[in-house]
Amino acid sequence: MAALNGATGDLKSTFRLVYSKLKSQLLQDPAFEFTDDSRQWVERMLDYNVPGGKLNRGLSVIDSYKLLKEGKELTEDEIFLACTLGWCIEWLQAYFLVLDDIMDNSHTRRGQPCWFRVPKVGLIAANDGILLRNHIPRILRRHFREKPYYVDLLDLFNEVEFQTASGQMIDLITTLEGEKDLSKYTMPLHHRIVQYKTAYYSFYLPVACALLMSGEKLDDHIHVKDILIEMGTYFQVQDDYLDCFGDPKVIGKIGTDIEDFKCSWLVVKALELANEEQKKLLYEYYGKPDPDSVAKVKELYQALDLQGVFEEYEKESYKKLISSIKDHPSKAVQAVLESFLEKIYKRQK
Ligand code: DMA
Ligand code: MG
Ligand code: MG
Ligand code: MG
Repeated sequence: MAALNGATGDLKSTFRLVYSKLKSQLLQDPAFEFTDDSRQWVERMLDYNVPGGKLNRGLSVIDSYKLLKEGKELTEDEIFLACTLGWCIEWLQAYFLVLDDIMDNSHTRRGQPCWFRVPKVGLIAANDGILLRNHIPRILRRHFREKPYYVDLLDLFNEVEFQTASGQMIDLITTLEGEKDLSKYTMPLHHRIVQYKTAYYSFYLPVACALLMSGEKLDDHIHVKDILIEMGTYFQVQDDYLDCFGDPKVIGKIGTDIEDFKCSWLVVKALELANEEQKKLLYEYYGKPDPDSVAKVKELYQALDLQGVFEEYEKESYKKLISSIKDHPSKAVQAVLESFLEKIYKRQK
């Protein structure tokens, strides 16, 4: 592929170029006889859901791979392959988000209506999610079939998808009507949910892809995995915090955690800090759809200074993560982990 050279453009534009290439290959997939209508549908669905995010997860594959190569210039082919794996993660993310927004009854995502809210899309979005998911093995087969690590790559994506879907399942069943019971919302439960629903696919997966491309075996990097899971937990705590305290114009989505009775870090902290009277208020108003109830919960969060408590948590997590990173024996791996952490520390979106 011409003009993939890092010197001729920044990494993000190179990355975007690879998106167009992968998209056009999928739109000419010989396994399906596209008509004009179906091709247009898939193209619009992809453009709407895949490339519009921060692209942190995808770009991290290339960053990590470069760092693992310790300054050696990457070939065009290596850049293309690392970008391709990055896009597979963005595809996976798009698949989970399309379905997550239906299940969370969300309104906006990345500054636009959620896909299922777009006129004439509705629950076709559920099948679009399945299509997005099916694109991943098609991309991998086309570009990695001959690689010695192909089986490991497929296995990795399968494992991580299973973990994420399981995390989504526990996130969702804790909010079931009739079983709404705040007393089960504790830090260990929160940790378990976010580890599975977010940390594996958002943090472990990009680095694991880069490790496989570098010829490493994933079993040799258990410690890296542990650190990335902790980083992913911190990232989801930020997501929970921003759901309530973030600026929708900046984060591109309107929070629904309070309405949805989610086991958010904020409600767990609030339960830890509340006196009896405040607890009663939470039990009464948490998980109700009307704006007045939501406002009552937010007032209580303010009264408990959850913003201050979060800032403290953020500093502490950063310190702990930095110190576990410093303990790692390989400088290259340290650089990978640090670069990841710097991207998310004190993020506003
Ligand atoms: C997100 O949890 C997890 C996945 C696997 C999409 P969430 O519902 O808190 O995400 P968001 O706040 O982006 O809807
Ligand atoms: Mg959601
Ligand atoms: Mg969700
Ligand atoms: Mg959220």
